[in-house]
Amino acid sequence: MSDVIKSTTKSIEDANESYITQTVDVDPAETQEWLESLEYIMSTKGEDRAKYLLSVLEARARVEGVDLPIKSNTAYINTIAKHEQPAYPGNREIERRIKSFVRWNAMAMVVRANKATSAPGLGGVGGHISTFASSATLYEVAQNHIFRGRGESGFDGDMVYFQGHGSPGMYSRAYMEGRLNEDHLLNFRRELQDHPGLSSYPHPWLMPEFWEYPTVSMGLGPIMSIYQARFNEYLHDRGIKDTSNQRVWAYLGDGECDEPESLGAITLAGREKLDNLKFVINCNLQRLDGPVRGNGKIIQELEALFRGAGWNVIKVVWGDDWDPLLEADELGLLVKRMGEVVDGQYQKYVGMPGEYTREHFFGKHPELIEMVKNYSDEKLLRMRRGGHDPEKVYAAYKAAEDHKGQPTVILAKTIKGYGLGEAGEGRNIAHNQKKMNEAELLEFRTRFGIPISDEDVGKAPFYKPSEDSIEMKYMREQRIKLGGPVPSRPTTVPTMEVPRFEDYRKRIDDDSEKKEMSTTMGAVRLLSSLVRDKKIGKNIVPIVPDESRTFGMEGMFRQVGIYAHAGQLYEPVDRTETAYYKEAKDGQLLEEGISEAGSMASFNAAGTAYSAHGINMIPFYIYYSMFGFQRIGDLIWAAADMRAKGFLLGGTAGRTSLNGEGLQHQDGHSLLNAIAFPTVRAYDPAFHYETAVIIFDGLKKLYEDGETAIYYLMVGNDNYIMPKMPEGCKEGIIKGIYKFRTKESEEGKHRVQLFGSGAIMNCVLKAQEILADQYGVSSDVWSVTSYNELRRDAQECKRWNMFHPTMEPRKSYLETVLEGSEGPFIASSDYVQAHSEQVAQFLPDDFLALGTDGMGRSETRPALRRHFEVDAECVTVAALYQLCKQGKVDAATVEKAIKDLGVNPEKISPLYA
Ligand SMILES: Cc1ncc(C[n+]2csc(CCOP(=O)(O)OP(=O)(O)O)c2C)c(N)n1
Ligand SMILES: [Mg+2]
Repeated sequence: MSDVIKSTTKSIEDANESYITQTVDVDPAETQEWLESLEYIMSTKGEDRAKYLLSVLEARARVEGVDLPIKSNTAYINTIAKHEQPAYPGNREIERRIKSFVRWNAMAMVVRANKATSAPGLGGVGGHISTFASSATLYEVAQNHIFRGRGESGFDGDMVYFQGHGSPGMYSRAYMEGRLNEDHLLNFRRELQDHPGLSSYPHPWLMPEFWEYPTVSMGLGPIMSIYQARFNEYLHDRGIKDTSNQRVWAYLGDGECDEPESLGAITLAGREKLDNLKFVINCNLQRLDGPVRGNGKIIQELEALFRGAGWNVIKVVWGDDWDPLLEADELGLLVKRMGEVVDGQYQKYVGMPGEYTREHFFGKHPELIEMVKNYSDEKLLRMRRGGHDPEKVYAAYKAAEDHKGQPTVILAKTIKGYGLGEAGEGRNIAHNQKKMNEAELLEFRTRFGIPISDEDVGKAPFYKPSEDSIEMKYMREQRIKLGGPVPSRPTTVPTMEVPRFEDYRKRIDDDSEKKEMSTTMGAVRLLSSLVRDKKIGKNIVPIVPDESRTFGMEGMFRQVGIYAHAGQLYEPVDRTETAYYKEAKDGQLLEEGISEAGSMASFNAAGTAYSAHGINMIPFYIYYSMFGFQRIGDLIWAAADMRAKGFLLGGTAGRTSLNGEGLQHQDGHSLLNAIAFPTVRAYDPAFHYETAVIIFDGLKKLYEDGETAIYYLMVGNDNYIMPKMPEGCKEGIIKGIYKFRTKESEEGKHRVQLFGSGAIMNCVLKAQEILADQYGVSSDVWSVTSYNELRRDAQECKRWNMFHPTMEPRKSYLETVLEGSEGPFIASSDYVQAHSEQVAQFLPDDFLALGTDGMGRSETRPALRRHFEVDAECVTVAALYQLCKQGKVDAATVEKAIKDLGVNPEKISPLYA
């Protein structure tokens, strides 16, 4: 038997693959013939021909009924063989020194920040050393050869999503490049000092000229980068911007891949063939507590997943120290051994002396022991993982850059805490290590050759070579060649002219008063008009997660087309209908399928196009409001952090206005969530013209005045006649409150102030009638479009007054508007009581909130409104009760009203029902 046959059959025997039922070669001569044929093809016709023939054979075998498994893994070795590696384009020695300095400063920054804040009461500020220690080579190779900056030629550079807690490494490089100074580094994680500090993680909100993409909430970077890459294609396909040359690089942790958001959208990238997208997963085999897959292999697991999702997978497992061994591995024993050892064990090799690796890794087979007999224990310990070898990393980057037709993922094996030695290299405690004692600092300094003396090393001084040193020159030249620094975020905000409410006033009035409609219908009509607007039409990006028909938007399918990079490769079943399902390469609507997270990621890409691409794109994301803040709140938080602009339309809004759907659909609290998002301006309009005023105000403020905010509008599907806009209410709509209607009772005994919002406004208006007609109570009905905005304004006044006690107190808009209004005040909304209660402290008289606290359920609207006690009868009772508490109405009258109005006083409380 030839050696080739021996090794091939041996690896089949050892593979222990369950599908191979015959592991003993019963006809070696025949096997030999087949193998020789293959060798002949390889040597005369090449690899492509061999691949072709094998695929024909495989297809034929399947037709014949041979049960071949689908294999999605390759061997646990580098995807790019040594002979396929391109020449390294830089000076390895200079780059190694630069990298060492960057490593040192990143570590020193964290160590010093924690030392400086270790006094009792300060508590330390935290930070991470080990993550960047593992990924320094990945970033440094990219900084020297891959990441393209914005340059001056109008090219907007590559978009890089940095792994959030690797930020000390990015700061350290920016320091070396002269973009940050020593004071910045000293104030790492101290953002309230006189000298500006550095934010813990990538936060555009806090460092708007530096960071572009917030990533540290695990999983958001991956999903946002996918939709970013897709949005770049969208801009290109719609002829808005040539993005063909821009790449999106996303750096992820291997532990981060546990988050559903990380892998949940990778099929989109594969399906859409996003070859502008490159993931780099830093596989240091550890997360925070311990190994990512102690009993398995994260690289192999991810390889299979990404391959299955249609990605190009490049594994960078072993550094060049392993190349001679792999070349000598004729029997495939080394590859086999590499493949069978689990990650937990690989981690152990790092933490033990080299003799442990010799005994436990190579010791499995005498042939392997023999291979490394001339290797010292020290050498065995230092045999590099692929992610620490610049040539292997560069080869992967280059292949990723050149790869067409698929997104690429690079799976780079590294060591967490690389270079930290006893302080945490490969140890389970590595993640949280932020202290280094003198001996550890000394060891680190010596290992990476940092020119700092023994006496000084304990102070962990920052180190930067002189400006005219070879390292500094090299570093600067490389960045200049690549077009400038990365990351960097432009702070100039492009502005554009937008249409005014008055331009659309007639249409809005025409849509009102004729027949019933919902605020959703009104908003959708307005949106369909706006996409035709000459000034802003093409900049609008309608986004919807498979709910277009729910919101009556299907007319837009035909009108603007559904974006599909491939166009429409089929004849839609409803082609003959007006609103057929039209997919188009230049389609404007992003129909994201059932993925609120994906839709929000699209919103974030569109909402930051003004900074990322220098173009104002205007996202309108419409969705079931229940699946917004509560489901994908973290992506909205990221939107706020990254200064995204646009409109969120929370559809099917209101706990009682969405009848029938039940407790998982009925939103009575997203407005409460919205309070906590400083850039979100949340509104609960009752009427169509209110929606329109808010949207036009938003357009002006965001795109003409350059403000940074997200407008969140509740739009419901309760149909009713929309009144025409009364004069003089625009300012109130925008600021949050205006008087809508006054009704004087003929008896004119008492007066109440009724607040109404959203669809519950109609209950309040009806209560106004009952109060006047049946109880002689006059009232003013106020439309409260935004408790959140009223509260913020009042809160700011309160704060100013507190700090300026001797000065004339400021008055909030709410206080100004309500001056002289005779209470009590009764607020009714389709949201939890706490939502309207947020303004109680600013009101001049007694206040009572009616709301929809408790779980939703399926019922009709009237039944639901009675259940939650927000219908006209309950509003009436509440008003009378408040008057009673003020001694204006007696208790018997209230009791009688409860009875007369048909409210059961013993009904179940909705709160816990
Ligand atoms: C959503 C979320 N959950 C938890 C954390 C806390 N956290 C920060 S880093 C980390 C471990 C990260 O491990 P990995 O992704 O493997 O990155 P590494 O540091 O190993 O490169 C965790 C749990 C977080 N930042 N975000
Ligand atoms: Mg990790």
